[in-house]
Amino acid sequence: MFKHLTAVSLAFGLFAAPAFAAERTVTLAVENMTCGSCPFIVKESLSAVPGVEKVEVSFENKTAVVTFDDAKADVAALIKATTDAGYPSAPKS
Ligand SMILES: [Cu+2]
Repeated sequence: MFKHLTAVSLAFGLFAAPAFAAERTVTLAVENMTCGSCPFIVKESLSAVPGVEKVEVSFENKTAVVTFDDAKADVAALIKATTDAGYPSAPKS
């Protein structure tokens, strides 16, 4: 499953960005990360969202910093991805 998700996210990375796409970065506060494996699951779930370009998950801070193309993805899709994987999240201001 992990290999599969990685392949999907790599494939998306190969596509050229559309003309009017803007890159956005959001920090999500992520719940339920209780062990060292959790950040990897959160990262894979976010990486699988079309338009996501970069994900940095911090186990210590319980955050995920996500860079995405806002023509393809939005914050709601990012939240849904982590929530579906068992880690509810919310934008951190
Ligand atoms: Cu865990």
